[in-house]
Amino acid sequence: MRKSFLNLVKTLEVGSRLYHSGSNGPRVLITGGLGQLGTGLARELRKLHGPESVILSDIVKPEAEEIAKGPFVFADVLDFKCLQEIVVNKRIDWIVHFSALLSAVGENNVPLAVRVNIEGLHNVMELAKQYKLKLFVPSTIGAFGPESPRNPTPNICIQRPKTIYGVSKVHAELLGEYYHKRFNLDFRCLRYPGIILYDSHPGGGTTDYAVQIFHDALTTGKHVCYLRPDARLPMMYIDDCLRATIEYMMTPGKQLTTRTYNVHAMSFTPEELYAEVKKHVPNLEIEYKVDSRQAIADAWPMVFDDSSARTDWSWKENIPMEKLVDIMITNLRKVYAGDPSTGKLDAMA
Ligand code: AKB
Repeated sequence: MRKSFLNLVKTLEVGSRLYHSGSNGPRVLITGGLGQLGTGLARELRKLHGPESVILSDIVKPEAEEIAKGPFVFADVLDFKCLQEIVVNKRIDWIVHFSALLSAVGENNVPLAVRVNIEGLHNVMELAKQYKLKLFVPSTIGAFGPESPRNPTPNICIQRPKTIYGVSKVHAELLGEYYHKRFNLDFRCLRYPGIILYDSHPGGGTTDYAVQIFHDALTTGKHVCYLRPDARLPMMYIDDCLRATIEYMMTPGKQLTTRTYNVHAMSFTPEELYAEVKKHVPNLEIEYKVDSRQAIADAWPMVFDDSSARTDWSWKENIPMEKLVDIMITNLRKVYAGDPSTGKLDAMA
């Protein structure tokens, strides 16, 4: 039977220890914490375990209001000692390793992507092993390639990604699973689809047109799309992504049949998204100027088969496409009208 999210959060297993929600919850370090996902995950975990339970870290200077919400520290994932000091001094139990260059920016700076996505991963994995931490590393639809089945893409199939981002993510999946088997590291990995959210700007991904179109709809009234109208990709609203991450992290290890899971919510093309956004903004125009990101999308899954996640830890999305579009438009209207309840947009990544 599917446990409710609230019941699930009451008791959670971290390694061999049991934590109860409230101030005794796990102490979590989030790397790359000021990117698209970190602040949202910190907010949700802090609701469960208190403001002090999550330490956001980044090399970027945070806004004053971010500091007001809970602890923030400088952490460069390339500096093992710096990470080690935080883990020891702050008594960290979990690391959520969000620090990474995404697909499109990775192609523009391969040496940096190798350092951040691969060397940075080695540092957190070694630390997690040494200090017996639970480690979450996100993977992605980008971990697949043209040889993989695309509709649907199963949890286990051939993976020959053609971007440095994809290569680094397959490396993370395999190394994490190896450390789990060899050293009993509690490694957990979800393959995210394109994530859509309104309180931060796109961060250099191939799926980011599906965020940008909302901003354009409410500002210039015209979206220039770098993908073809029929480029179908899996997508997910941020709330489902954060809930999937927390539910998965809290699932007792003995329920898991693997350590890397596909998670799916919806799948659409630019043409379909445009039609849905137009229902809210009838004058929106779209022009297609296809660039190198189309080749990346061409090799990625169109639909994810996430039956393993559904079976093993009862994953189920809550937000379908129509609802996602409604949420995005409603909230971005408030953001552009300067409504303080919606918060500020994060700076362009
Ligand atoms: C990207 O487009 O690079 C990311 C992803 C799907 O991992 N959003």
